[in-house]
Amino acid sequence: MFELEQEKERVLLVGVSVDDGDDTEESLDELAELALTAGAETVGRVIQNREQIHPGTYVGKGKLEEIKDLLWETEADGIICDDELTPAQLGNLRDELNTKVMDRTLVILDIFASRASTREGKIQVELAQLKYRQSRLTGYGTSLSRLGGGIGTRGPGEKKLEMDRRLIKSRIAQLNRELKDVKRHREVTREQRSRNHVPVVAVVGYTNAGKSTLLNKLTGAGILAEDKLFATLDPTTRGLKLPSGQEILLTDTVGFIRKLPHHLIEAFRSTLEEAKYADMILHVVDASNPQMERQMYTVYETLYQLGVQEKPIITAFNKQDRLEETFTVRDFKADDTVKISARTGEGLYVLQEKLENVLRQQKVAIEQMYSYREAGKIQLIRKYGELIEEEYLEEGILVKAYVPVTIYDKVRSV
Ligand SMILES: Nc1nc2c(ncn2[C@@H]2O[C@H](COP(=O)(O)OP(=O)(O)OP(=O)(O)O)[C@@H](O)[C@H]2O)c(=O)[nH]1
Ligand SMILES: [Mg+2]
Repeated sequence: MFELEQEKERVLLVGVSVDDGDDTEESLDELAELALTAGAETVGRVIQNREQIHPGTYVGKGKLEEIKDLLWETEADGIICDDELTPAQLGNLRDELNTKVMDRTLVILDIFASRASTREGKIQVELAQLKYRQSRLTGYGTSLSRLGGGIGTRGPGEKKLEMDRRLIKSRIAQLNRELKDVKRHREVTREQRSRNHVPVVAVVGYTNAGKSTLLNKLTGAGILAEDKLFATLDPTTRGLKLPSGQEILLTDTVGFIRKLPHHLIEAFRSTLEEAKYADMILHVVDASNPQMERQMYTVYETLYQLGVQEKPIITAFNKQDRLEETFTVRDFKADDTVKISARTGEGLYVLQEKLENVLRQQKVAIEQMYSYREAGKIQLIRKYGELIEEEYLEEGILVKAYVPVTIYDKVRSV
């Protein structure tokens, strides 16, 4: 018996370079990567140098002819533009080229759709997809059937995506209500965590940087880690005991990418905002990626967009095992940096020490004499803080410790 392998879609990538330094080539490399993850093979690329993106057809007239020829030569099934197309651009390109027209956003949405596994994730993806489609129905004809199969037709829960405008509207309203419910639940969990005084560290970074691999290595979390973009969609939280005995919670988050579709940011806000409620940020960087600097920039930009500011940050330059020589690394936005390999475990002890150091700075040092009646407070310190020294004297117990500001009042000796 043999199976017929489903034929991959063949696509042309199209990008517009608006100024000399805007690394459109690299952006297309990434788009090819995204296309591959979504199941399409790149068979050609076209880059136009243009002062601005053409408002009507994305590229200019001359380029359109070039694309037509290339479509014919390569027998491609469609094109993917590197920026989000307006409904008008989409419609015009379809008419001009008479082929399937996709954009970066559609591809990312498609990947998210096939990755979503929790209820929240599914609602968020469907919401983002519907909002994207809502304004583009004319571009696709009245239904999505004009897309044929492949990219752009995937939906969470295999929902039929061919809806008319009116249905889309009511479905969006329904999904928004459902999302509110799940959000409330998330807020409750978050509140419980903060009441427990366990510091939360959000692991953020560009997609494929190695966030999940790191969390798995540190905590044995068993999260799917893959050489694919957006392997993780749903935040996973695991406990970790640092060398000093201090317990923390590590939260794995969805990866960032340049030109992250705004509908996705909107829909995934509560997921992305995990970082906002964390006590500190662990920024994982793929130091073996030639685009490292650019990726770091995107991460900080996205964090800023999400309103995550002024939190302590440790940047971990990951995948050191892939580097032939070590480079000096810098991150002026971070409070501290460390070189690690989540794969081999190199540098992970130092990383944990650095996490401890930063957390310690958020704590107050105390040196106090407790009466024996107050022994319960020492228990509290042991649990939530870091007990450095205790000495049993006749007049009481002398304690040196670091305690979180949040419990300082509770452990003060009277
Ligand atoms: N050589 C090497 N590969 C690594 C290292 N850390 C992660 N990887 C690989 O990088 C790929 C991506 O890792 P993930 O842990 O899935 O990355 P992620 O940041 O969670 O990615 P998303 O969830 O997609 O945002 C996987 O193939 C990992 O095996 C490392 O230290 N060295
Ligand atoms: Mg991941």
